Amino acid sequence: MPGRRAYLGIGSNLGDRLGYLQLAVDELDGRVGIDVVGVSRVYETAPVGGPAQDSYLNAVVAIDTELEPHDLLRECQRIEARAERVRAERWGPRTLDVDVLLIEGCRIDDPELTLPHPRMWERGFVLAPLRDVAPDLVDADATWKGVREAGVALAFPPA
Ligand code: GSY
Repeated sequence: MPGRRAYLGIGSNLGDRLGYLQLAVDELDGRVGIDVVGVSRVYETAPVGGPAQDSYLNAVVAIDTELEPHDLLRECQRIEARAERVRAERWGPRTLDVDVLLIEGCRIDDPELTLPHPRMWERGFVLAPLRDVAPDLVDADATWKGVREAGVALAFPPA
């Protein structure tokens, strides 16, 4: 299934953070119309925005997908719901965030979805892992404060 290459940002700062990221990768790979083709290293990152909260684990997943963008968004929301995600506070702590960052060749700006993600280019917690899976998309000289490798890895689904 070639489909279109897309990049998803995943993050967690509540509960079993690494377990929730792994759940996201496993759930994505199990969905019809989505193939996981790459997973970044995991980064421990200082929270950006919102109230005082614990640090995040963040990663980026590269996929090939035949899904339409809004269908992909809905799959991401379903996966968040599987992680007992409760939308309590807008920028507050969460068990799992699955953000559609970019779908190749796709520009959208509607109330539900903006692509590319409007804030991705200013977020170290997105750019550092994105560089692992798509180095050509990220400025080679870029460095970021508050981002460090977590020394753990997500299991990558077998081909
Ligand atoms: O937008 C994703 C949720 N989020 C994060 C995150 O994933 N990582 C870091 N470091 N800060 C964040 N603030 C928010 S909101």
